[in-house]
Amino acid sequence: MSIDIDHWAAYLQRAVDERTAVPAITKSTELSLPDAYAIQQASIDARVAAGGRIIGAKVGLTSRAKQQQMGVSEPVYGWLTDEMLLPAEVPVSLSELVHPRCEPEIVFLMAHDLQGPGVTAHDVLAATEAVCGGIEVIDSRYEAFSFTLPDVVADNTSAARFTLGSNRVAPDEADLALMGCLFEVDGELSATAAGAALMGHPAECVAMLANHLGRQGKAIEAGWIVLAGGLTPAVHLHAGTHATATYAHLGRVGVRAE
Ligand code: 0L1
Ligand code: MG
Repeated sequence: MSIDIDHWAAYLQRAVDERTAVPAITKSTELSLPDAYAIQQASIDARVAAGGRIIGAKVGLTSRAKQQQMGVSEPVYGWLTDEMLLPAEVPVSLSELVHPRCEPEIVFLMAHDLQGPGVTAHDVLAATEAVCGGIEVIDSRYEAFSFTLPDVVADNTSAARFTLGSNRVAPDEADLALMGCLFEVDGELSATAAGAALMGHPAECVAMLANHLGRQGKAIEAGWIVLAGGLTPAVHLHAGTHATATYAHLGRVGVRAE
């Protein structure tokens, strides 16, 4: 059965524009993973046509903590645009979003292009300019943040906002698998993790992204920002919530919701 890619891309964009959660696509129709990525691509093409700029990409659902929280057991890939980048100290505006959550991320700042197939974690580190800590604000466009794997892919993997910490380290300056992270919400410890929570090493996640893009004739590009996946379960953002992630070597990064 073929589905109307543009119809479902517009359906999700309407949810973004109206800040209203909608039923998951799979409540209405079967959705294959290739069709889900086609919807994601149509959505991002529309954002770019409307003036948005792709500044990077993300891998999601790469830690067991996130997979268990969402009941989805495979990694997913999505796009980051300039409208999503939250400068330091700028609050997350809840009025612009549906029901946001946030999660700590290890972030790669790319020096060189990287295209699969065959990209390894070693290749990723060689192509990386620096690594920093980040927090991603995810905002599923689906009711109750409830979805199947193809649903969340179509929804650009819930991407909404992200912010980057100011400390940078070269990829050979720290062992990213051992990089510790304390995730705190309103001063209370929410969860802890190390970089190895992301498929054994965060660079493995970026290698998977390069190989995924390579299958479509695309590449991770020099200058891109790449999020490797939430290290811990995501937490809800309510008015006044202040979430911080403190990383070994990378310092602290935070978001405040208003
Ligand atoms: O790690 C992630 O960025 C997961 C995003 C997709 C699933 C979700 O909405 O939590
Ligand atoms: Mg994430």
